[in-house]
Amino acid sequence: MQFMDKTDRIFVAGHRGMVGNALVRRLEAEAFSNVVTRERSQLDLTDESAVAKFFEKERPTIVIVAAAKVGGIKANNDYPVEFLVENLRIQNNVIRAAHENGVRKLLFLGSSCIYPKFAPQPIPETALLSGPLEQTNEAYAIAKIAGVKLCQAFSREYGANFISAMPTNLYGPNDNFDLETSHVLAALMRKAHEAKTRNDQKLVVWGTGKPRREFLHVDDLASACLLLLEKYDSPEIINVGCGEDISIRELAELICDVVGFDGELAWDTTKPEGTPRKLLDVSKIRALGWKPAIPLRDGIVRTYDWFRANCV
Ligand code: GFB
Repeated sequence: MQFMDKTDRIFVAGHRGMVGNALVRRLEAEAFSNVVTRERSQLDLTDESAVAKFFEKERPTIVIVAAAKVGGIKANNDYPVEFLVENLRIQNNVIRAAHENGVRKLLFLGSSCIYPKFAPQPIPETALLSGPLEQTNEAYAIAKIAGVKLCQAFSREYGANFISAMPTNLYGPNDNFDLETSHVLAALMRKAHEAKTRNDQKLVVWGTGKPRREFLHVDDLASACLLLLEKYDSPEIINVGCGEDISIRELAELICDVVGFDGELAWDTTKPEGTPRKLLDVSKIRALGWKPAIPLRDGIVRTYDWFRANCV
């Protein structure tokens, strides 16, 4: 028997963001007919009483917490107060209101940056809270860890079916392409596109190119989320990744190749580099029968098409 019914009222918090948007597209593609969303102007998720009223009135049966203040390494490093306070507020309000209004299942989305800076690679779920965090995103990581712990507390104290997934670095349509606040893949795509358009000789990449990251297309994350809502009922966190990482240098070369920029790469070593490596151990979700469908190069090609259609 299916856990979710096509008529379930599914609230996707944060549907304007890259992840929420992909989730809504996927739910609609799978004929879920009762997806509930709210614009920020209609519902401020940091406002506790507004969130409580919304839940009392709309009574969702399933909730996906894809709303969060997110950003790349520089934004995380520059604005720890905002990353900590906004994320704590949003998740506290939504998770508590979900419990108080009898939500049947909630999926909280964390991040691979919750793990210690020098966690074993690939990173198993058991590495959580086993060592110090990476400084550049400590505030965001602490907020996300608090969200995980809140879901686990509701599960232990009240028997709530509130689960938490930890996605690796994500990319895809509706990503943030702002050079100051974006993650690396979107930033390098914009830089390569602009360098090509201006006929530049050089493209500046932050750091040394040595750190390694794992990249998952957001549509693959959406398919993983649906599977977890159907099949995964444990309060223990579960990683979502593709199982392969690449160096920032290799990523820059791949993006330049897709975009068609054939100038040189230059390295700005005054910029932060973050954790040296972040590759998730994905054996747990693989054992549930899920695997990603979009290879990195194809995903970058698709994202570049989206970027050209929407951002230039
Ligand atoms: O994606 P990113 O901003 O964040 O950076 P993290 C990844 C790596 O790419 C770092 C390098 O080593 C950066 O120095 N990089 C090179 C660049 N050029 C650029 C550029 O032009 N822009 C950016 N942004 N990076 C984030 C966390 O860490 O990961 C968040 O800060 C979140 O909290 C996210 O968890 C998934 O992978 O280092």
